[in-house]
Amino acid sequence: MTSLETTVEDIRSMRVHGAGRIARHAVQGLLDWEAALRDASAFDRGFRDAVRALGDTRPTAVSLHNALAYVERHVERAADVSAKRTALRKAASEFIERSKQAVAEIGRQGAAILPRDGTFMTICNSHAALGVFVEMKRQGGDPRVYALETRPFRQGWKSARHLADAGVDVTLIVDGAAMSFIRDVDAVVTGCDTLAANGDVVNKVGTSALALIAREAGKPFYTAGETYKVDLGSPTGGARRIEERDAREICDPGELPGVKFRNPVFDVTPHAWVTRILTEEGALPPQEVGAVARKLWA
Ligand code: RUB
Repeated sequence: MTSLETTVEDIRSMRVHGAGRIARHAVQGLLDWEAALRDASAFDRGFRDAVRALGDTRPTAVSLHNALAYVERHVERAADVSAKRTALRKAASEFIERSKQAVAEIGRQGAAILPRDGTFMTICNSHAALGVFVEMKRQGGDPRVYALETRPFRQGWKSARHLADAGVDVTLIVDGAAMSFIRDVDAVVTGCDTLAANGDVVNKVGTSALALIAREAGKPFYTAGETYKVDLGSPTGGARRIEERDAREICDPGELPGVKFRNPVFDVTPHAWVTRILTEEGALPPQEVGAVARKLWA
């Protein structure tokens, strides 16, 4: 069992990262907090504080906020503390299970519509996107993947290791090399931190440049995302706050006196550049994700 402080720090420091993993880790944090609670009268305030502390860790990934809101809604409907504790345990476990199943289903959806022996490009470290390639391999395909390194945090290294471990043919390239290899690929597949209600994709910085490169080269661009990543409160991607992190993730600022730094870690890809969103409910035209999410989660 992990303390709430440790869970918060896991997410804030990016020891645990990636929108789906963040959401599940936060909800697991609530389960651990509830299991450790000795004084039942401290539930109400403690629960609110825990939800706030977890929600404050990363502003952009709406999956985190939707997951916490899902548990909160169930807890609020319960009459007394004992019923609230039961509701927390049930809703949190349900969310974690649904989330894992959604990622697995997205892998199957992607493997069903993309060439299983094809060549692909991806950015960052999205379990939903990587699941597509791993599922292709599991089904007897032989996908080849170019993984962008993904500065500044180099999450692409993790993706490359994950795919190599799964027996997928993977080549790591620096972000600036995307254009050099785009003509070799059948499609780009990325993950997402948030989908706006109109299907705009908020994902790791560099994703929109990759989408533009794919568009210029006439290659389809797919985004893999569970339906709880839809932010119904953001009509477009521009409405979502983009997290800006410490300059030290780029380099040691002391080595470059007089230089200013900016480190926005996500960007917005307009839905018009996105071919399909791979969800657990099927490969959807981007403009349809809002309606599907409303039906499932609102
Ligand atoms: C991770 C990232 C991933 C999405 C989707 O950013 O941009 O593409 O979160 O991941 P960070 P998943 O490393 O800053 O959290 O498909 O695993 O939910």
